[in-house]
Amino acid sequence: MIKCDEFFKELIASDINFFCGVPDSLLKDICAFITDNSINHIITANEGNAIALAAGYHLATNKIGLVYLQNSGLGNCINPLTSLVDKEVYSIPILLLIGWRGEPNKKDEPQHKKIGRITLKILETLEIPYRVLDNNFKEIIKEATNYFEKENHPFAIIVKEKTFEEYRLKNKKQTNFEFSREEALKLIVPLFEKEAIIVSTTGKTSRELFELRDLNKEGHEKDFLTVGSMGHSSSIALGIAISKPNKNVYCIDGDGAIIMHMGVLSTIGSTGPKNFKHLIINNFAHDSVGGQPTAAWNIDFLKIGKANNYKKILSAETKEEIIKKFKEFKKSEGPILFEIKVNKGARENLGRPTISTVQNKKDFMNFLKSSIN
Ligand SMILES: Cc1ncc(C[n+]2csc(CCOP(=O)(O)OP(=O)(O)O)c2C)c(N)n1
Repeated sequence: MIKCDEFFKELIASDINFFCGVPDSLLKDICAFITDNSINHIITANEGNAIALAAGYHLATNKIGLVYLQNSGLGNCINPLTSLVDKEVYSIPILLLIGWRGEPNKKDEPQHKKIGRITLKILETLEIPYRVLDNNFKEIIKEATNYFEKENHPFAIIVKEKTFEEYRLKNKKQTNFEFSREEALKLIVPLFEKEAIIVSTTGKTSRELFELRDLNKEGHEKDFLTVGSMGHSSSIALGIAISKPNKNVYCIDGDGAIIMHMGVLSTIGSTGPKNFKHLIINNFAHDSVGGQPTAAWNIDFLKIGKANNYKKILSAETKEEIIKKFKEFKKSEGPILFEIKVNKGARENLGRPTISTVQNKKDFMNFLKSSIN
């Protein structure tokens, strides 16, 4: 395994000292090390932003930035990779550090399988050279920098599971609210009307919701678990809400997920479905992949909701406030945004959904079919 400080030192020695990207579970140790030790580090809303940010950095400095991402984020990068930094357009060098979820022949969740199988093929199609990271990291970084001397184009380093030694984030920004995300979910799930349609976001929110249904001896058919496609659960909920105008449709979102594709708020606000209920469980962090801070520390979701034409906005952080405002949330006309502020952190023994994604979809569609429009 590679020590994060040694890898980081080698990058700095190679004059790579600008870092940006979206955190990933396989990269959580090196991301945490960068968060603690680099002053030139920006966590971006999505991975495409990071490519463009590193491009701007290069334009201003003639230096090479490092963009880190989970391979699922390649989807968000294809456009700036092909139409901005590619050799046939502006020809801009960037070092990519890509976490390889869903590596073939390794057990992983359904949302990682396809992207895991095609990650290297995508890079080949994009004509981006790559190396899979191993203990010879010095040689691999050297190969990348040699490439950058000849070519102005991205080079990728692929990171398998357990490549980096453990590093725990020191620079922890701590909130002091009453609940964790799971505790807040425990409080609010019984408050939904029995027939409520729920779309939950990527990461531990969906995993906790799944376990909570089991704990409460309920089925899972009312919940669509957005296990992948981070940032898109509210668009899924919007598609349902406009097709089921007489039923409340709830999206349980995360701060990192909303920020990733925040443009959707303008679509929701201008489409204006009265039955659209948007809940943000805001823990100010990418909690599911290591707890790195999101931009939630510096922005105001309530003002953003208002400015995007949501009809009402609510916020709560204590048990009393949550229970009281949840009633208002249920009965008020949407689109309505309700932010619940919580602390980051999750149970070590949190499981994963035990029904397949396709079964989840079938059960959910049957549930929607049986409910009146
Ligand atoms: C496109 C994409 N990039 C990165 C990830 C990795 N990822 C999974 S969950 C998550 C964090 C989500 O943060 P937030 O919405 O705030 O929810 P929290 O985990 O804090 O509950 C990230 C970055 C992903 N699944 N997809």
